[in-house]
Amino acid sequence: MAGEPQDDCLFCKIIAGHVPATIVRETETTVAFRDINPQAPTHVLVIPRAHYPNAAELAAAAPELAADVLHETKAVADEEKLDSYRVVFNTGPGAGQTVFHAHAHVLGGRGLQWPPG
Ligand code: IU
Repeated sequence: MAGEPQDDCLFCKIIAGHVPATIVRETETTVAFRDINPQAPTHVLVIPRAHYPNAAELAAAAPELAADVLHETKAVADEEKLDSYRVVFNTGPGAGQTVFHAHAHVLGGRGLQWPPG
């Protein structure tokens, strides 16, 4: 069923506490934790507790939950005192998605180039 935890999903395991992560924020519907391979001084991932394989499926099936994720990216940026930052949803393998549980990258703390490549 859409949104149900998946046994083979790394981020579902982090939510369940079965895989360690440095959690920075939690809400009823989301979890935010530091990326294990940071690409900037601040690199936090915000994920919905419910499992959707990517941002497109999250937005289509659960738009209020997608809004919760976006809301939490701002909360992370505030906590990390980021004036400028980037929110990225890699969506699909061709865009660099490697973990198929929807997540927002919050990147900041250094200058960021555009286009991102
Ligand atoms: P992507 O957009 O699917 O490529 O992002 C997945 C991210 O998950 C990537 O930046 C990894 O460094 C990160 N990550 C993590 O934080 N903890 C882990 O145990 C694993 C991946 I595996």
